[in-house]
Amino acid sequence: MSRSTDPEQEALDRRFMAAALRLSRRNLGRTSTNPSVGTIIVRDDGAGPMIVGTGVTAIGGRPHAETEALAEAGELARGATAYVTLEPCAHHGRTPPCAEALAVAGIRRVVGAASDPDPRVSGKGYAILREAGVEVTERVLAADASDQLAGYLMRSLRKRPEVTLKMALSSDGKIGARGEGQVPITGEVARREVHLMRAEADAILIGIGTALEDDPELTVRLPGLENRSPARIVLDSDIRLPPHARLVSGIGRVPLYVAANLEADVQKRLELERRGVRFIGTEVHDGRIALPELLDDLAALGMSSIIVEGGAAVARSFLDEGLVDRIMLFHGPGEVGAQGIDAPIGTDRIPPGFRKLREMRFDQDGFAEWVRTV
Ligand code: AOF
Ligand code: ZN
Repeated sequence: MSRSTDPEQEALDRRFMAAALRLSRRNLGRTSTNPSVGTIIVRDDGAGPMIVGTGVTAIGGRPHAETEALAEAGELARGATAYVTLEPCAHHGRTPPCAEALAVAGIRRVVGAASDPDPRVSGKGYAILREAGVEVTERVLAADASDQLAGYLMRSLRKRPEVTLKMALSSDGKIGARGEGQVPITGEVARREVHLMRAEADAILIGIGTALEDDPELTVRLPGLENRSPARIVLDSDIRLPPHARLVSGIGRVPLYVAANLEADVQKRLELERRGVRFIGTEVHDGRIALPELLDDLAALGMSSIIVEGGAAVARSFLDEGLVDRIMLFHGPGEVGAQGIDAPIGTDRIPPGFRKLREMRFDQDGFAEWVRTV
């Protein structure tokens, strides 16, 4: 029986690939425009498999995961198997291609998950390995890898970031109450999960309504992850953001982008710019920012994944234009009441073309996630 049809080997391959995927999560949101890749090098000298090297794409995108794992393995890489969550690169960057480095180090077998759409790499990474006599097994846990690399894949293939719509709904289907600032809907465990999601994204986006109403910070406030806050983006066509907003005072630590009609209020824009706000000029039609063009601009700034966090009007615009790729809904047990703002979406009101990926609980709150299938 050949290795690739050996069920024991297949189970082992899935186990180590799952470990490589967990490892690569460590730098999600910190390697843009590069994807965060994981590599695990495993050898078996007869006493069972042993991990001899691990690597994850470094902050900023270089060195690549394979470089780090090979450095750790040293001579032990000879004859070993490398598990890589993305096809190893085939192009010369600051270092030789990873595919070449794996072969030169004497890796005997490479197990890959996702293929790389980058035209410099696509198919060529695996080809280099095979030509060098390395056995290659592709597409192990490919769906999981593609899900984790969704932002990178979206930016490479569609030249825009992956858009996640995140909302918290009360039991009566509200997302907040007008004129009451931030209304607690979910509990502490769900809050922590949201902060972890933020840490893995490149940016969080809200509308000016939410910025004025809630005066949020939109940062990651989890012990040990305080420096993992992604950029913040406010849709504010008329430049209504007050200079004393908490979003502005946090600029020293985390960038703030305002998407606006640059001529709407030049004085105000200059004042905000003096405080470090970065403006993105956008087309405005009927008072609404042209979202596809904005997403192009965000991709050009290097962003691969953004989370849309509010409010209802912004969520509806992204949904109406078919620009939502992933939906994450939290459900709190309490009611907001008649003065509440209706959610534009609900568990029983998911637009067509989405598939439920997972469902779970965070303490007293429910959670479900859907991804676009087309
Ligand atoms: C790998 N291992 O860990 C990552 C890869 O700008 P460069 O030279 O760093 O190349 C960026 C490309 O490298 C990126 O588009 C993707 O194709 C690949 N990313 N490849 O072998 C890694 N992060
Ligand atoms: Zn590489």
